[in-house]
Amino acid sequence: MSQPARPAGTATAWAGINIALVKYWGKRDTARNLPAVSSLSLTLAEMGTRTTVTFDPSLTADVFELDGAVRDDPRVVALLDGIRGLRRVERHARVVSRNHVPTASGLASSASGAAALAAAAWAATGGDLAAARADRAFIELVRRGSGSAPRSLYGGLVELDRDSGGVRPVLSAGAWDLRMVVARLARGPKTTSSREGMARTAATSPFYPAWVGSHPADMVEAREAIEGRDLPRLGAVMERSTYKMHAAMLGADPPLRYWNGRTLDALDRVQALRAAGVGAWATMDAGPHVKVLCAADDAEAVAAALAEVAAPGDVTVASAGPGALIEP
Ligand code: 2P0
Repeated sequence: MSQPARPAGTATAWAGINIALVKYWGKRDTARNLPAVSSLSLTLAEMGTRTTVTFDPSLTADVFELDGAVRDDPRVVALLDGIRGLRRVERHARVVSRNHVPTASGLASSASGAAALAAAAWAATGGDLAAARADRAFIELVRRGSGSAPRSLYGGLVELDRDSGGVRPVLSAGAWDLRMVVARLARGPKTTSSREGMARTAATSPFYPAWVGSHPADMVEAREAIEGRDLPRLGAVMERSTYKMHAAMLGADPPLRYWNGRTLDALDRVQALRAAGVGAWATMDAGPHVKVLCAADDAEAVAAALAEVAAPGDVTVASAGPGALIEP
């Protein structure tokens, strides 16, 4: 439950981006943004969003600044409205947000953005973030902001449950020394938003029911692989999940193809690494970039292979990171 509101103030939060190993694609309730499938992700340490929220009585409207530019973003206002409702605060807010991604990655994230905004706004009202994580209404708000955002509230491996829409930590960042090597393979914004892409896939792809129907078995297998710290098994189920998701997208009408030629070149490199005995497995989201899961010891070899495909400086080695936190 929400705590009684204390005087409004200011707070700064950090949230890392998260990459899904077992993917979320499709919704069972668009109003509440409930997913059609569960998902399992890894929160990263080196890439994320830092956001300061200040509830200011002199403001007559919310002001949102992202990476130095003032923006109109209805999702930001909706999230702030939700926090104001839960915390019984009426003031408008000044929001200053910065995406911290190494120049290499260029992967701005709606997930870390929504998680950092919600955490900072909650804390700026005097709320405790640990209490927020246990508050279903708070999780609901974050999920409406971005379906994958609740996963960034926790560190390491995290599961978002289809049925409850809730989120739970599976394995802390320090418990398994994994790496995600991120290859940025294009510039500029994606062509079709995830929201639109999911709706189109669900409405038109003949493969969508198979995607949803075969998904629970992947979750079970991923959980078992994590429990046994079995990286080849986790990598295999991760690849299967991403290929099935992209197959469902490709079957949409009109088709949704997020990959480019370099995506395939990077996938070839990952296959060659495995043939050479390096444990490396690929995943892709709603874009052409390739992210490769591997053990810490193999990260250098993986990064070198991806550097043959990506532009100089466009490969980043990321490690598992903490969940959203409030900075002093
Ligand atoms: C994921 N993606 O599990 C999947 C895989 C992209 C591909 O969640 O509409 O910003 O806000 O719920 O979470 C990206 O979409 O979409 C996403 P909404 P979201 O990471």
